Amino acid sequence: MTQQAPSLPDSLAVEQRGSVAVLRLSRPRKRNAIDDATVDAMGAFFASPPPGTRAVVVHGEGDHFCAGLDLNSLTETDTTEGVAHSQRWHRAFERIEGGDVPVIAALHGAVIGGGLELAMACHIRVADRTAYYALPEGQRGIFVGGGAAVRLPRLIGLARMQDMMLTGRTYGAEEGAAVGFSQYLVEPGEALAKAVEVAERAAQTAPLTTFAVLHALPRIAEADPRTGSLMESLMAAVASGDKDAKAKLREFLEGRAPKVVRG
Ligand code: 1HE
Repeated sequence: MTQQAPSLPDSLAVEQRGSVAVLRLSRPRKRNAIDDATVDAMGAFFASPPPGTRAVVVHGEGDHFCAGLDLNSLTETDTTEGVAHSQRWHRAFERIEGGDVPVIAALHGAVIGGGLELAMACHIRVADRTAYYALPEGQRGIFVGGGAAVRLPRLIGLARMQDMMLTGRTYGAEEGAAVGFSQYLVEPGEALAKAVEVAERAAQTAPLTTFAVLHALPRIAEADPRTGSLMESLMAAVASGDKDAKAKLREFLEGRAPKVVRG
């Protein structure tokens, strides 16, 4: 069932599929370019996903995932407003990356500029073979403002990002998967279905493990190793002490849980 929730602008639509909410960028005439109303509404959506939601998929309507920032937003802004504009994107995307549910991006066609920044704020990216990645900010005389400077070097490395911004280099889906833009690569038209499948699996993760993976793991990864190791031990003890963990361990030991199979 597709709902146009009252708080969503026309550029967004949400469909609930059991415990997975599917959020669609729905402005295909403008290649899903993101304006202020859209970025604010995304922030509000992820601050409070629909009740019962255990994972979210983000995808784009039409031939492209997202053409990035609606370039009309920056034509009249001065420097002070430019800072506020970037902060607005940071706030919204922090609610994706730092929220309580796993978010999976389903990518196809153009995944560029702010669209790539949106994809990077998600935890898992599934791309079909039509996807391509670019940072046209360099060519437009601006700079990234939606988190790419922090997130992209971690994903693909600083040198690749510098090359993209200075030369306009784009990456196709296959090369993109190889260097870290996406974790899954599927045939054209299959990204949404695969992303929903991935989301359904993630939605079954025990709540404390989900908390550990979404909130503790990123901090541990950025901590100095000794602090990180301590945090890992504490988080491990908290998670394994939970009744969900005990039940899942017993399920396996009693032969009732699936074995690990080769991917
Ligand atoms: C837009 C935008 C947009 C399309 N803002 N209106 N992003 C960019 O620099 C990418 C700009 N877009 C493109 O390069 C192309 O549009 C695409 C490769 C994505 C798609 O090409 P195509 O041939 O399918 O579509 P089109 O004919 O270029 O665009 C269709 C319409 O969408 C057209 O408007 P129309 O009224 O003439 O029909 C385009 O003007 C409009 N459109 N993209 C506004 N981005 C937090 S800071 C982030 C900084 C950035 O993201 S910078 C990168 C911005």
